[in-house]
Amino acid sequence: MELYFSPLACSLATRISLYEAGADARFIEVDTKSKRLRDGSDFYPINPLGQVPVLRTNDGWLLRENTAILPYVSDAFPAAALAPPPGTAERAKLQEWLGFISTELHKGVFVPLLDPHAPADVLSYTHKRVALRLDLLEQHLHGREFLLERFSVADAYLVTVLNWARYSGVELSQWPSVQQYFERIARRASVAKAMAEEYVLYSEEQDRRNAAAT
Ligand SMILES: N[C@@H](CCC(=O)N[C@@H](CS)C(=O)NCC(=O)O)C(=O)O
Repeated sequence: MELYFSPLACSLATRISLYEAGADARFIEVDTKSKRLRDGSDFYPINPLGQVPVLRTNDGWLLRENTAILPYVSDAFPAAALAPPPGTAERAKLQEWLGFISTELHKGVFVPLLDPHAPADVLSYTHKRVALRLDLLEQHLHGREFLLERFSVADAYLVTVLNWARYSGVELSQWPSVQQYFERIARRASVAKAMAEEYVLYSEEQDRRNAAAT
């Protein structure tokens, strides 16, 4: 498989999941500002929206959207048990969490808060939406290790999104169970490895962008 990714973006969730699965994967870096790959080629033919993640499967077709890619990866590597079996109530709960993370947290809260061009009233409106969503997570995660009964692709997505809190003025310490969950999952081997690698790539990307701007 090949994963088109951008450092520390939501595509990190798929990298974590591929590491959990022990998958033989290739990672192709995309600059989501210039919409170019590191070799200079155009990313738009891969995704007309210019967004990561995109997964190229071993059969050669392309899959977009976190909520499709993450279950696909878990089903491709059943031995890793990264999702409950299809057709079960637990699997439906996994989809529920993926939908919540994708729409209520990723797009609903963090995208506007991380947008340097977001108008002030959008930021204050969005900050007001944070509490309801993190309160829900706080209640669910209190006394729990994972979103479901064991680590799943939903945890890979949630730790990826919560990692943006520090850059977006969201103080996770107001939700102690969420903060403890984030710190605990971030120490998990696959997550720590993926994050450490992508922090290096992120810093290199920032250096390249700064050099290009001067
Ligand atoms: N609906 C897509 C959204 C993916 C997305 O928002 N990707 C961001 C990185 S976290 C991106 O590529 N942003 C660049 C852009 O929108 O131009 C999904 O859930 O996979």
